[in-house]
Amino acid sequence: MRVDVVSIFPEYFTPLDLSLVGRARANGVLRLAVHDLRSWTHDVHRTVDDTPYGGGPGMVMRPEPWGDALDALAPAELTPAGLSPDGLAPGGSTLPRLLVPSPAGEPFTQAMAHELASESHLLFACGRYEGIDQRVLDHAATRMRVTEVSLGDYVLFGGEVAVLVILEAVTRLLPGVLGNAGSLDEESHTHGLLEAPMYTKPAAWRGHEVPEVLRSGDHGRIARWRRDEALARTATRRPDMFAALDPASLDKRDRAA
Ligand code: 6GU
Repeated sequence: MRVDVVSIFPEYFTPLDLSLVGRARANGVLRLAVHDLRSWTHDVHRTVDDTPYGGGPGMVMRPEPWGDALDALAPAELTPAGLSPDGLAPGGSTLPRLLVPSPAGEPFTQAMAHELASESHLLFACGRYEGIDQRVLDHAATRMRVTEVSLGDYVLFGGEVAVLVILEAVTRLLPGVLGNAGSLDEESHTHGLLEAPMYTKPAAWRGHEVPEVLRSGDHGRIARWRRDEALARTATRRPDMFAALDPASLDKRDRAA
């Protein structure tokens, strides 16, 4: 997968050299480039922002550097205007997907992470201040798929940290990145339930014991215990997820629990 990130703070992305994301880059599974938006400015002050039309506090990112950045990273000849809803260009080639982190975006979820992991080219535009001039997104939408995405109901200074989060969630879904692909299937948010608690050695620590059932070797009882813990956690911590469970996915013993 190819990923381009545009930001006025490229230094935010140095952690992407580390750990499993760093290894995915070294392997070539993830071809990531970070670009400084100011390299597409032309004035001595390298201006990227200005006051908002209509008034109000803060500053808005001017459209010109963003327009030039997107032209350079998603050339118009590869992304002709008039795209089909599935994002295929008239010739059949796959268009880049533009992601714009914003507290006004659609919620980022594990389902969206899976969807993004199937793309061949992601382009992230990190806004700062009060955001990017809307015309940048409107113009980009004539030649590529544009999604404004939010991490949750709180406000960050800018999109950089959101991109770190999204890239980590997406990279671990790329083929060959996780050693044990089984761990993708069991995890929280894959089946609409939070995961049960986990324990390792020693069996007793500071007066706290590992639940007896996990040391019993009885795989049927262990699976039942984990399922009950997952259901109980989900009900108390995430009543919204619990209410959304398909009743058909609950067995008779789930309902009794
Ligand atoms: Cl994606 N961006 C910003 N600036 N703030 C946020 C966010 C994103 N998600 C939650 N808050």
